[in-house]
This record gives sequence, structure tokens and C-alpha cells, in this order.
Amino acid sequence: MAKLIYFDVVGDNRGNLISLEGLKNIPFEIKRVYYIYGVSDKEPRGFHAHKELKQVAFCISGSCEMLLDDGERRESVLLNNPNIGVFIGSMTWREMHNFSKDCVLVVLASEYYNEDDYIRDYDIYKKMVER
Ligand code: T46
Repeated sequence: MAKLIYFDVVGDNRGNLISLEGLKNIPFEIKRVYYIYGVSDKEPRGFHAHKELKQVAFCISGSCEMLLDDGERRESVLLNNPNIGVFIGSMTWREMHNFSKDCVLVVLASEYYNEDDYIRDYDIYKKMVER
């Protein structure tokens, strides 16, 4: 269910470089980028779905678990490498757990921030995907 995207790494003796481009290795036009850091392993985040928003998330430092739920199945993926992203489609419930202290989670988003796009109640989400 979880769609992982393996980014090409351009590496040489100076280190590694990864390039992310909308509508190329990222399957939408990128309108917004945000990152989450200074996290606690005891404080999970997320617990919502989006009506329209599509995103790609990856850790450029440290790790976290991204739990995805499509209303029928739940799957958790470990994001622990800057070259592995996970695609999060619309109407997918997500939770982020088990952050490492050094975690920097970067998220590329298909839309500008819009609180009206969030579904923050799991029961409401379930009813919406059952239709
Ligand atoms: C998601 C997961 C992976 C803004 O003002 N602008 C923004 O672009 C975002 C993303 C958030 N905010 C504000 C809204 C809240 O007052 O920042 C605060 C924390 O947001 P939230 O509690 O939604 O954070 P997370 O980590 O639970 O969820 C975030 C994204 O909101 C969400 O879209 O998919 O990361």
C-alpha cells in the first residue's frame, strides 16, 4: 500500500547530492515545503488525513516511522535514509511515531497550507472512505 520513492543519489568523493523536481521524480507540482525537527520520541504527530493534498515525506537526518492507513489496511514504513521518500496520497490517514532525536522530516506538498483540507477525526475519516 505505501508507495516508496527511491531518489537517485549523485555521489562522489565529496559526498552525495539528491535532486527533487516536481512532475519528475516527485509526482506533482511542489507548492510547499515544510520540515519537522526538534521532535520527541514520546510525542507522535499526524493523526489526520487530507481531502486533496498529496505529499512526499523523507528524513534528511535520523529516522521516524510513518504509519499509513487507507481505511482498510494499515502499514508502517521506516524513513531512515535521505534517498527514500514515501508518497502520501489524498484520503490517507497518517501518523508519525518513534522519532529519533536527530530526526529532520521534510515534506513536499502539492498545495498551500489549508486547515479546511484536514480530517482530524478518525471516525469521520472512516465514514468518508467507506462511501
Ligand atoms: C502532514 C504531516 C506529515 C502551518 O502553519 N503551515 C503548514 O504548512 C503546516 C504543515 C502546519 N502549520 C501549522 C498548523 C499547526 O498549528 O503548524 C502547526 C502544527 O501542524 P500539525 O499539528 O498539523 O503538524 P503534524 O506534524 O501533526 O502534521 C504535519 C502536517 O500538518 C500534515 O499535513 O501530513 O505533518
